[in-house]
Amino acid sequence: DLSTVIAGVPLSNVFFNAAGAWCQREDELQALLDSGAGSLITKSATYEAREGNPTPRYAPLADGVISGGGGSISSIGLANEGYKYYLNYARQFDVTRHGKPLFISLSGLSLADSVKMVTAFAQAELSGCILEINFSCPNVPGKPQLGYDMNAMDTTLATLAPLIEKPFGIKLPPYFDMAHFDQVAAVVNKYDNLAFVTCINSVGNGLAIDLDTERAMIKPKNGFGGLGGRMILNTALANVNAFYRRLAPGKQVIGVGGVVSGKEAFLHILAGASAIQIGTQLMEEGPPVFDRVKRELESIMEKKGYNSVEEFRGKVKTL
Ligand code: ORO
Repeated sequence: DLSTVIAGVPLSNVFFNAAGAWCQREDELQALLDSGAGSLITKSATYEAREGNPTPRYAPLADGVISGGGGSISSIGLANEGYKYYLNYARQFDVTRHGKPLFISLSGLSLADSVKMVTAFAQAELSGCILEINFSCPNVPGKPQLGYDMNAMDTTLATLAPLIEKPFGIKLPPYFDMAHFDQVAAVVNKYDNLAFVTCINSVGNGLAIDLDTERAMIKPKNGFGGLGGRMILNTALANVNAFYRRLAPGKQVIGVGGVVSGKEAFLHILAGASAIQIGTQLMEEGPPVFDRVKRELESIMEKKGYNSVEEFRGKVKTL
């Protein structure tokens, strides 16, 4: 049984896409609906539609053998259709017919934009639709990541949480310092309806260089972009577990980063994840990835004698 509950809403299985992967337009979202994913989330919306950064802006990175085996680098720059497109999509979304809830990612470029967007979603009174507010896009030139400014995060939440009313989540960047885990968890724990944190967004501002051509792998920002996929698994597991240990009772963690098979999914759950998002591997393999990782996770659980994900969630043993 791979089912889970996030923010009070049931998912038939723990897997869905990471915001940004396979979810900008309706045809991609439809493919997620038709896939084995237990839910789906839309591309981070800004108030106005955006073209994003110049291409090429996504590149799979080889592990020496397999293209994409090492992970990916990307700098999309929040290309999206504008929040009204996703609001309309959410309005006609039929949770019962699809058998999956809909997550909506919002990434306001200012607090005023975020206020306008969350107010519009709150007023639409959409059941089975959950907001994930993005505090961690590393790819908009001139815009620092909110998640690295604890005070700005606190003031933003103080404004948005009451407007959202319903349980919601935030997408966090990776942290690398125990003091930062403590500080961010303290902020998160102040807001009752902040029900989950999604850990992690891409590891910001890596640089990938092709050995033969001596060129950067992507065009924006002199080649700097967010790292994803296998190479970020251990950073993701640490962030999932750090927040799992620190969040107030009832709050949850959604794990994302480095899931290429059922094995990494199992590790994310052991670290404390209540659901699992897939980004790079979805980009490389397409929506069939969900049926594969479900089979693989089920087979690991069967071998270990676990019947549900709750039985081992957060139960990583320490030495
Ligand atoms: N890329 C990321 O890695 N994370 C985000 O939140 C947004 C983007 C992007 O649009 O570039």
